[in-house]
Amino acid sequence: MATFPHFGTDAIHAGQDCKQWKSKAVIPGIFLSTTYQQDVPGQPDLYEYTRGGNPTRTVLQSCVAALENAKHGLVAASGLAATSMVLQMLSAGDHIVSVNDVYGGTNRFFRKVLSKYNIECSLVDATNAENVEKAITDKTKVVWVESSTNPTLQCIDIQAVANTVHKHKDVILVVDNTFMTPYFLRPLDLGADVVLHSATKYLNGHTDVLMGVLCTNSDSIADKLTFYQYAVGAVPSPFDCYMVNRGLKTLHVRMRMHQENAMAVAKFLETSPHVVKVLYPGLPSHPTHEVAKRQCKGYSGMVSFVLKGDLSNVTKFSQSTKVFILAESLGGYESLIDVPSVMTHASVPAEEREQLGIKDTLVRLSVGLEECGDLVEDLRQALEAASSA
Ligand code: P1T
Repeated sequence: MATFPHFGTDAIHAGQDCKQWKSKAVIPGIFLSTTYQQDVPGQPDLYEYTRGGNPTRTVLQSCVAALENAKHGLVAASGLAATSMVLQMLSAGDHIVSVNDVYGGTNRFFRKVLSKYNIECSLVDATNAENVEKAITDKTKVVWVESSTNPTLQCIDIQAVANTVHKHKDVILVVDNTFMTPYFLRPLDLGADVVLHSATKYLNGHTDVLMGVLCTNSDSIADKLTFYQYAVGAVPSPFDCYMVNRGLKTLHVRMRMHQENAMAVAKFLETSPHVVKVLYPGLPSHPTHEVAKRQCKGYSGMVSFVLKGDLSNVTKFSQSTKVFILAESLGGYESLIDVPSVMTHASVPAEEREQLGIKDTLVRLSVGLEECGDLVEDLRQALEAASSA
């Protein structure tokens, strides 16, 4: 029945009174509204404007906080937007200590963006907490590590690094937990101050959303991050929040299977005559296996290895697979191949790559959820093909 005298007004207002949205839908709604009705000017109820807060985003933030055993969870438009949100807490002249084997985009952010604001970064081998201690100066405000590094999969002893960091007043430990996920490791429980994720990866798990996550137990850090989330505005859309919230529902099931498949792939690669070295934290041959075994509930789904030959053999290998897809990123249900030296870590200076062992023949696999036998067979025939390149 027409409510207003004119068509256009009905089209805009009929049936749209926001006080009526009280369904008992089992699945959370996608609230696309960018703004919220106020009863009294300047006194918003729960929400005011979606950059500052949104019901779909709240649902997701509560869920990720629970999974990381955190008091506060915040999301950003990408993993790097989350990185940027954390580092906006710094001021000109501050200093960062970071693990040297860090995602190429994070390395580029430190070197090419923060340096413009006179914020310097020292890259150290953080598998030994003493190296972190030596690099901390009176200007250091953040120590940055990845729980399993990208791409050589070094497991950092979070408790040891946290103890070192917390000897210094006003220095915080940020752990990028993208590769391990909270299913296998909860860095806040081990003393980290902030946990970061590229939720683009395992948390979403379906390779169709870019997003970042930040979790903390500190009220004062959460206040600052909430301010930068609102004031800078690198927030994800409500639709993307809905998607990641949906992805989280199967995180535990996916991670168990990623790990099972990755272990089988790693063990197979160790037996291949075409492989020089396999890097998987779940193998006793990995340099940080003992830390991973003690600290994590599992070893996740990433496997790196060094192929015999040169870049032409790697190229042939990556073009010979039928299941694994040559593409950047990781953590989705589909198996991916990355060649870090020319893809994800191409922006890392060549001499740094050399020191870290990121050779042209280093291959990184994101082992997906396909049937294990098909994955191993795919790698077997591609390695065979690559050996004759
Ligand atoms: O791509 P984005 O959502 O902005 O996330 C950045 C990021 C942060 N931290 C880690 C450990 C990452 O691996 C990434 C993104 N990494 C890739 C795209 C990759 O293929 O390694």
